[in-house]
Amino acid sequence: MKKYKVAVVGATGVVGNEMIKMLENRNFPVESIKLLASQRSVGKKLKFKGQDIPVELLTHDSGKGLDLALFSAGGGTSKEFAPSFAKAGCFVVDNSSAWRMDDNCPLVVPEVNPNDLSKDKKIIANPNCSTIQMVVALKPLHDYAKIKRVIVSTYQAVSGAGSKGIHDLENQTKALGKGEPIPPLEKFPYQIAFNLLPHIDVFEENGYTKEEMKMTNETMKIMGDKSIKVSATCVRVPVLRAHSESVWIETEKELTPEKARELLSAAKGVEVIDNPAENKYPMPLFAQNQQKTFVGRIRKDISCDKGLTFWVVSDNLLKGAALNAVEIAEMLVSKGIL
Ligand code: 25A
Ligand code: L14
Repeated sequence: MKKYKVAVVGATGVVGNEMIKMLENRNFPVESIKLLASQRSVGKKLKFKGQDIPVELLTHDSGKGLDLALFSAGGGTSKEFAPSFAKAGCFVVDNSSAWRMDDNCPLVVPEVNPNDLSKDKKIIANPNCSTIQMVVALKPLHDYAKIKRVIVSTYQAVSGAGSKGIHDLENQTKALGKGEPIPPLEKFPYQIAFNLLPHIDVFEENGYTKEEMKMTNETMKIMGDKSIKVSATCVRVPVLRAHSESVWIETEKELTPEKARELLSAAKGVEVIDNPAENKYPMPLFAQNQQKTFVGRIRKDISCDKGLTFWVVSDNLLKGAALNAVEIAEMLVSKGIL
């Protein structure tokens, strides 16, 4: 089997770290690996398949001789460096929001739109974490019943905001447990322990946040259907890992809960956990470190004729980021593009 020269950009970050583990865990055919980050991390060592790999500085020459780079170093870094990698002939799978709505860049969830990948599109965008797990569940329902509208509220883990978000929740919780005042805030504008923040990313003119508008715009692009209307409310919750979503849909064709359960049970990447009689439903605590998207609480909406409502949970660092990126790379290989 052919093997590839791979780099992880932002390797020392929370998502970068999971990318390294996913390449290893899924046995991606790696010939050599480069771990790149900012000056701050140069000299650190990270493990890949038992070997210590030194972290190197990201430069405009880093892409030369590489086949594939997985980026997760923030939007600004991706905007600046992804084009020089692509120019050097390297495929880039980018986890930031920098390229997602660019018409020249495919925005891909392998279960939904693998055919958007092509040989001449070197920069591929990995969608927003909340959008990925939602479209994995929406796709089989849309193919059957055509979704007209989606109303979604998210319950997003602090790890989506990187290592500083994790520090905030952990340090605040420890301090409060000891009856001490909370330490200075690192990431969030307010205390997150024992609290909820209805605010992720920046506010836009229409009153929605940028995170909420990503769910609207990215869903249309990934599903290839501009008629699907999405209204989202994105909320940060004091959970370390795995995002949860309360999803409501209105369909054109009748869709019973039984049919939805059947369609979702057969869908790739989905596991249905839906047995109220035994208190069985998806929860973030049990979705962490899992590769599946879990769906439960599937029920007919009592306020609307063709409405259905359900609950979706998935690990935001895996299917929401690192796993989806590695699955895109696997898809490039299986299609003979890479
Ligand atoms: O919404 P976006 O823009 O798409 O962003 C999504 C994610 O990107 C990261 C952040 O994740 C966020 O959740 N990010 C965004 N903007 C950033 C910025 N200005 C940013 N990260 C740093 N600076 P994260 O915190 O997990 O970081 C992800 C990785 O990005 C690397 N990186 C950043 N700028 C880079 C770069 N790599 C190459 N070139 C650049 N110009 C970053 O590597 C990290 O691996 P690093 O070497 O900068 O950080 C290594 C360690 O340092 C800690 N740290 C982070 N910020 C600070 C810090 N330490 C001190 N002061 C800081 N300000 C981290 O804990 C990390 O472990
Ligand atoms: O567009 O939880 O990938 O703060 C980056 C920030 C996802 C959410 C993106 C967060 C977002 C994340």
